[in-house]
Amino acid sequence: MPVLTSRQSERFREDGFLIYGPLLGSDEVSAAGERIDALASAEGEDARVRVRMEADADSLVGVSRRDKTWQLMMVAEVDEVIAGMAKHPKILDVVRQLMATDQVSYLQDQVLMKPAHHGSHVSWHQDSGYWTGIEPWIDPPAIVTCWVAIDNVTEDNGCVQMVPGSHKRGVLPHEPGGDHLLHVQGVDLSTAVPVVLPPGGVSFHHSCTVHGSAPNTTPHRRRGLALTYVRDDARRLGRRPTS
Ligand SMILES: O=C(O)CCC(=O)C(=O)O
Repeated sequence: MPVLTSRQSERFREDGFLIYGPLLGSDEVSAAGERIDALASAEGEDARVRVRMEADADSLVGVSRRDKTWQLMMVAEVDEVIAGMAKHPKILDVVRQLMATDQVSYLQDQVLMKPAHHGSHVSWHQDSGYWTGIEPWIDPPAIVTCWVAIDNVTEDNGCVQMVPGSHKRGVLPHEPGGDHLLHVQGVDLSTAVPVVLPPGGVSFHHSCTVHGSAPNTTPHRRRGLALTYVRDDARRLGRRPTS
C-alpha cells in the first residue's frame, strides 16, 4: 500500500529529496540518541564502529570525547537499537515506494554529530560521488538515504541543505578537499533548500542530490542519523539490469 501521497512522490522525483517531517516517536529517537552518545563517548570503542573526530579536536580543551566526535559509521552493525532503526517499517515503507521495489537492503549508516559551538561543516557532495561501485540510476533511484533528526535541527545549528533537481545531472566531478571530504564541482548552490526538522523528523534523498551542511556555532547540538538503502538488483550487478 502506498505511504506517500502523489504530491510527495512527485516532489522526490523532481527535487531529488523529500522533507517528510515527523515520522518517529520520541521514545525511539531518545533511545537512538542515548546509544549514539554512548558510542561517541566510549574510549575503547568497538573497532567495527568507524569514528572520525572533529578536525581541531586536539585544540578543544575541556571538551568531552563525545563532543569532539564528528562522525560515527556502520553503527547498525554493532548496536541493536540503531540496527532496529535501520529496519524500521515506517522508514522501509517509504524507501520501497521511492525505489519502486520491495527488494531493498540496508547499505550503510553514519551519524553526523555536529556538537554545540564547534561542529564543523560537511562539504557539498553527492553520495554517489563516494560510492562509485553502484550505478545510481535516476528514476527510480538505486540508492536512497533516510536522514533522521535526533535533535531539533535548524538553519542555525547546521541543518542539511539540498540543491533541488541536481540529481537529474547524474554523477558530477568531485575534487578531494584537505579535510578527507569530496567537493562537488560545477553546481549552482544558490537554490539550496534548508532541511529543518524536529527530533524524529526525517528527510529522504537520492544519491545524486547535491547536499552539504554548515558548521554549528550555536549552543544546541545537532545529531543526524543517515540510513542508506540500495535496490538489491543494483547492488548485485553494480548497474541497471538490461532486459
Ligand atoms: O548530516 C550532515 O550534515 C550531512 C549528511 C550527509 O551528507 C548524508 O546524509 O548523506
